[in-house]
Amino acid sequence: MVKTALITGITGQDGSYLTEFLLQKDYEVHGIIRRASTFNTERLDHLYMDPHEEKRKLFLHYGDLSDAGQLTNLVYNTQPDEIYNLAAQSHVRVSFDLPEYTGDITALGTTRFLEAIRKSGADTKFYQASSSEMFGDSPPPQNENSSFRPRSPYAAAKLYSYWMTANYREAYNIFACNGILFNHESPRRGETFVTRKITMALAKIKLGLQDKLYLGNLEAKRDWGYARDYVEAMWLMLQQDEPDDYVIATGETHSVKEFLDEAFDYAGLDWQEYVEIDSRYFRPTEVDVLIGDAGKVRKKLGWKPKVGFKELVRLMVDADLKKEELRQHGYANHKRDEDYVVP
Ligand code: NAP
Ligand code: G4F
Repeated sequence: MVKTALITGITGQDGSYLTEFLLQKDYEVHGIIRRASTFNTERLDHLYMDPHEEKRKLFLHYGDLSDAGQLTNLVYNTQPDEIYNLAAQSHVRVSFDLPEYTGDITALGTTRFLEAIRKSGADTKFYQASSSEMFGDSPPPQNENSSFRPRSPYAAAKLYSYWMTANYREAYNIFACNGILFNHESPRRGETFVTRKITMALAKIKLGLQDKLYLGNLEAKRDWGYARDYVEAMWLMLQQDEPDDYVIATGETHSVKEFLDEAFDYAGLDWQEYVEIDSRYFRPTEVDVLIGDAGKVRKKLGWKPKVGFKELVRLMVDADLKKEELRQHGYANHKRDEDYVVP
């Protein structure tokens, strides 16, 4: 039997890797995309299938986490075996500027989805993209038993979604799981998250196209893994007999400064000559240290990360350097990052 998956946030970093992963497993994949005045499917371009293709396995539908009626229609019409709720206003700094919108999409959006499942009566498994940000200033290392002490509107919204997912599991017997994922990055990472901001700027600096990089707090420490590894953990959670919540992490932490060291050293440059601090990138409240203890997922699902910190930094630097070089040679619309990086 061919399985069907419905993915929100399919145009994002994780959505694109998860789509690849599921298509390789022969799933029929349905994704929800927002209508935009410009194309927002760049990360999926290499997977796109013409609607006239007979053996099409990837289907995109318009929808939005603010539109409960359409979510219910899509769950009802696609009758998915698995739903992955990856959509969110996912930027922590932006959530301080847009706290209400972040609550509407990142928190209430999840309830709209859970209600769509309940009302449509679909027999489906549900994955919620929960976040290590929910731990806030809870002492590291953080695991499934650590206390949640959110320090941003984003983290508070994710925590609401976490508890709603747990509640629908208990109240309505829905197979619903929270993946509490620590930071994960890749050449497809959004361009305003710190790792990608660094590797993109580094590529331009290396090619003589930029001479300054403005950043905020360099002391913050994160447990950075590779996004391609992490989408496998999402899938594994939904293949179990019982729903549960899992921390997904590498167990290592590094500061933003260490990321700079690793990236610039690799490119043969000294970051101190280029980086300046701009207070606009500081947050009103910061999460200082995240270190995940992923013992539970390792023991119960046999998952562990394949790509470590150094390799992650290098593959991101390589990809952005190659992209920037191609751009310089006029390949401005050359979008498939598989052509830039092969891990
Ligand atoms: P991302 O690249 O920012 O992607 C977010 C996705 O959500 C995009 O496809 C975006 O669509 C979609 N979206 C935003 N608002 C929406 C709305 N109102 N209705 C429908 N779709 C909407 O995020 P990511 O890094 O892939 O992360 C995936 C999920 O995991 C997010 O929920 C994030 O909060 C969570 N998470 C991420 C990490 C991490 O380190 N990456 C760690 C823990 C948890 P557009 O393309 O149209 O903007
Ligand atoms: O890359 P960031 O913006 O990621 P952050 O805030 O940790 O959030 C990411 O990971 C979460 C999981 O823990 C996800 F839930 C969330 O959706 C997102 O994917 O910032 C990382 C650190 C922060 O401490 C920030 O203050 O880098 C610091 N930083 C320093 N300068 C900067 C900058 N962050 C950004 N975005 N831009 C800067 O210029």
